[in-house]
Amino acid sequence: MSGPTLRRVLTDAGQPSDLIFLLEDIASACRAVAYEVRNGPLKGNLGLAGSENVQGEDQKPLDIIANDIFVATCTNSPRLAALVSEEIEEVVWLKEPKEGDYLLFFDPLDGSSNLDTNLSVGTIFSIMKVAEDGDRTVLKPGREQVVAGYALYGPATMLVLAAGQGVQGFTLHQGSGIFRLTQPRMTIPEETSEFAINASRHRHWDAPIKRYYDEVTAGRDGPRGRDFNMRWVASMVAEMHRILMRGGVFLYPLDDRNRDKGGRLRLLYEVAPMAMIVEAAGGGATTGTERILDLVPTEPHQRIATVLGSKSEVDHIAALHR
Ligand code: AFP
Repeated sequence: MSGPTLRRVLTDAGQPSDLIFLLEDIASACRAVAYEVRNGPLKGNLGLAGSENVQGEDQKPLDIIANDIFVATCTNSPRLAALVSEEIEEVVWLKEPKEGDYLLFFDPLDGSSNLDTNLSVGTIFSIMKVAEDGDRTVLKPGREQVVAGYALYGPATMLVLAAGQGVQGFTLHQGSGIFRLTQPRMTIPEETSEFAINASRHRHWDAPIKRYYDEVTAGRDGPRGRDFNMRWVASMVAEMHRILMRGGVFLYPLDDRNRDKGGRLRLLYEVAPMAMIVEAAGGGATTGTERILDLVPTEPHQRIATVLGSKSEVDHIAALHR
C-alpha cells in the first residue's frame, strides 16, 4: 500500500479537527456509495425509481440511496449546521447555526443516467462556513468555499480534494477501506487540444459556442492550426477527472432548451466545487462571461452555463464571448 492516509494528510496540513471529522464522514459516505454502486445490479437497483427530484428529473434508485447515505452519515458531524442536496428541495438545518459551523452542499450521485450502462459516476461536494451566530445564509459565492471535492466511482474509487493545499487525489484501498494519497498535487496543463461538449445540441447554442466548436472541428486547416480531439462521457465527474489528469476543456453552455432554466448544471453543488478544484489546479472556470467563483447564487438549485478546464482554452472561449 502506498501514500499517507486521508487523515494523516489532513492532520499534517493543520486542518481543524472538526473539518477533519466532517471530511472523514464524507469519505465514509463515499465508500458506502461506492459499495452500493458496485452492487447495484445484484440488488435490483437499476432502472428508474418511479419518482422525480426537485429538478423534475427521473430519480434512479441509487440517487435516493446515495442521498440517504450522505444524510445519515454526515448528520451527526459535530459542527455541521446544514445540508443542501440536489435530491432535497429545501435547505436541511441540523442545528442552530453558530459562527464557524459548516454548510455541506452535495450532488450525491452525478451522472446517474450512466448507471444502467456501467459507466463511471461520481459524488460532488462543497463545504462553506456559517459567517456568524444565527446566520442562515447558504447562497454564498464559490470563492468562499473552504473545501471542494468529488468522489469518482470508476475502475478505482478516488477522492479528490481542494482544501487549501492545491488539489490532492486519494485512492480507496478496497481491502482496508482506507483512502490513501496517490496524486499529491494535481495540476491542469495550460494548453489543450481536447474538448468535451454534447455536440448534439449544436443548433441550440449561442454564436460564441458555435464559433468555438467550428474552430476546433476545423482542425489544422482552421484558425487554431491544429487538430483537436473530442470526448463526452455525460458524467461530469469523469470528464473533470480526465481534465485534471491530462488537460482539456468541459463545456455545458446555455442553449435554447435549457435557457429558461438557466442552464443544465447546478451552481452550488456541481459547478462551484468543480470551479474551485479547477482553479486550485491552475485552470479556468467561467460562464463564458463571468468567473464562476464570483457568482452569488439566487436560489439553492440555480443552474448556470459552464466552461471549465485548461486556462488558455477557457480564456480563449471567454474572449469569443466578448
Ligand atoms: P445525470 O446525473 O442526469 O446523468 O446528468 C449528468 C450531468 O448533470 C453531468 O454529469 C453531465 O456532464 C451532463 O449532465 C450530461 O448531460 P447530457 O445528458 O445532456 O449529455
